[in-house]
Amino acid sequence: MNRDQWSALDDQAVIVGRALAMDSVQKVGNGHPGTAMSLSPVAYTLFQRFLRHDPQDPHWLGRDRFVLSCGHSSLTLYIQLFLSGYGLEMKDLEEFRTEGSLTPGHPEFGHTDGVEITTGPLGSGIASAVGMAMASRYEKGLFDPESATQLFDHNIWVICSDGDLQEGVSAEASSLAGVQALGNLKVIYDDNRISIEGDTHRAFTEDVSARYRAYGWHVIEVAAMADGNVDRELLERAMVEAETESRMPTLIRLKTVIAWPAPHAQGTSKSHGSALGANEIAETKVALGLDPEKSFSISDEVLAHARAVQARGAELHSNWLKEFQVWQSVHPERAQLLARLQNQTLPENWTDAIPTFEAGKDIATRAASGKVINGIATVLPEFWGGSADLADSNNTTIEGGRSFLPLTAPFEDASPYGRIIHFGIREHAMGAILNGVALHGLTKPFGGTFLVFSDYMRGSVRLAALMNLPVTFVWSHDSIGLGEDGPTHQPIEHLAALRAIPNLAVVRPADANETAIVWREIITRRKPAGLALSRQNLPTWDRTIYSPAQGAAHGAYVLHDSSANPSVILIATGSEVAVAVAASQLLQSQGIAVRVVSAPCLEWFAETDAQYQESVLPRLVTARVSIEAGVAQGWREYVGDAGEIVSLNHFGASASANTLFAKYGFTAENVAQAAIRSINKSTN
Ligand SMILES: Cc1ncc(C[n+]2csc(CCOP(=O)(O)OP(=O)(O)O)c2C)c(N)n1
Repeated sequence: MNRDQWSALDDQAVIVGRALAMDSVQKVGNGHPGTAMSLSPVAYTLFQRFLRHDPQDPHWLGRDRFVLSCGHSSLTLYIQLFLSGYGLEMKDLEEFRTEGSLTPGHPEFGHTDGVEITTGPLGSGIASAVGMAMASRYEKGLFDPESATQLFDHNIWVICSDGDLQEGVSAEASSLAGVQALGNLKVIYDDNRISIEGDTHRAFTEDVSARYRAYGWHVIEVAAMADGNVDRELLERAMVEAETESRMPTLIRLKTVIAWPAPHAQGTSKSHGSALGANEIAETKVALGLDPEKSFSISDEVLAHARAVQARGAELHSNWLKEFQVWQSVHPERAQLLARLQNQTLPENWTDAIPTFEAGKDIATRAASGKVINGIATVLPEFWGGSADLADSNNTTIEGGRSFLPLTAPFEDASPYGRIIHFGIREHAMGAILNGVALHGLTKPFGGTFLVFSDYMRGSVRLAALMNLPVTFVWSHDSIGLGEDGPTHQPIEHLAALRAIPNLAVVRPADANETAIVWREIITRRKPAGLALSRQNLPTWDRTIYSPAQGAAHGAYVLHDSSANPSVILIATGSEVAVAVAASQLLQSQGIAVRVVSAPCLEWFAETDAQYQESVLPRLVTARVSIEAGVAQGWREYVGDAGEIVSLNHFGASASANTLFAKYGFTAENVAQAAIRSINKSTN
């Protein structure tokens, strides 16, 4: 890439960047000035000279992605978005961290143009960047597998901090990035040796360079200048080297001094997370050659110079577009696919590929899910994923999809554009990578593990929900029904804990046909969802006797009514629906009118209208029993004061599923007794 000579105006823009970082925090009285000050030359160099971006079209398909992994240093990003002309103006910096502003405390995806990802939980950004880099390669496989153009080649640039590299999730993801030889991933590590408690060496002494080399990364070390300033020229050389490195990810380990050049605050942990104070800011401005009386100040000349990056972006974009138009005419089918993915639509009749399951044949919902995944995969090339080393258990493998790996050797079934991701035993990174894939924009990823290990990935699941990403978590072995592996593997509190995450659909189908319907819904709804699937076989209901599985799309539906006016309602999810059905038969034999409600997704049910909800759970029927092999938390809302909750409020044990279901009361008899108790309570 051609780069203009670095000029005095560039120096001025960097200086202004440092001042704006101080001013923004000082005005609101809180925030993180130090890192944004010292990283001003780094971020400016990146946005002006390396990043392929078009500030006037933040969604340009051919753009590089930028991930600020140390989200607390949000000003590092906001100041560049201001200087590059993404729509942020000085007033937005003046409103930093205030309600409704475009500059919230941490960058929020979907809120501010130019913010590619929500960051703040340290480690998650760099881990998701690995997902973006993987998605980039997969998308290239969809649109230009012969590498005839460079249309789908772009870089993922990351700035990360000490905290990012202390977090386990970054280690998990970076290790996988090495295996995947992600040459399009370029990380600048701000090695300032300061975190909140001071010198990071109180807790972090390893040789980070050696560690990243061991992961298979190209590592470049850049020392600071004698006065503590960033050695910008050395950095630029390192960035050029990173740009040309295509065989492996690059880590530029950049020595910096936090809050440089503040005379007293530089190098201190206080400057990490507190306003510097008026005096220190004034002294720093004098040291920078600025007027200490002025705040939020930039000359028209400097701003115009910085915003000339728009012309650079427009040129990059228009050159790309010319090549793109040629590609479109040469590859109309691929272009059609791309347009469909950009428009977020699905092919006509795509649901024909979703299997239906024969009544009477028992099958575990995880196995049914595996068949559905394979059906969907035949019609949606954007659908890909894998497992954290539990593919056979989670049934996540797309048959014939080939392993996603950079080289085929030594694995004959591998391809750089394969559809099967081997995450290794790295659940947290798997979640973050799935988020990165989804953020990259075009494809639809899924990832599997045991439900109990959703805890290991919870931070990523929460971020998926927060960013509203169309990621699907495939969690099998969803209860004590997994049996002999015992309490370490038996989820108890997990369904409730996951339901507590806003905007996450927790989906627990009762049989194979519900599994098919809920997968269809998940794909159609394009929102974060987690499937809880049984290890054990479950009956496939005869839908001529029981209501159509289509009801699962509403989140809860009447599976069976013994009479139009039930005396009691049994509400169950997943494998416990079979227990509810058995209990209903017992109650019916005693002349009691029973309704069985299957409730695979309480979040979807909550979205239905009041009339539908009333039709499933009529207010007048107050005798109700919920049956779910997990903690009671959450169920009182559905069963009411007269209701009974058949639940599991302690850990499980190592024994067969049948033994455990019987021992812990998930039996027709126990549920029927609970129903009678509830009927008695409701009529008293
Ligand atoms: C997962 C996580 N844990 C804790 C925090 C709280 N926190 C925010 S910044 C920070 C210190 C970060 O230090 P460093 O990464 O070195 O950033 P710098 O001081 O260079 O800005 C901590 C602990 C967080 N944001 N995320």
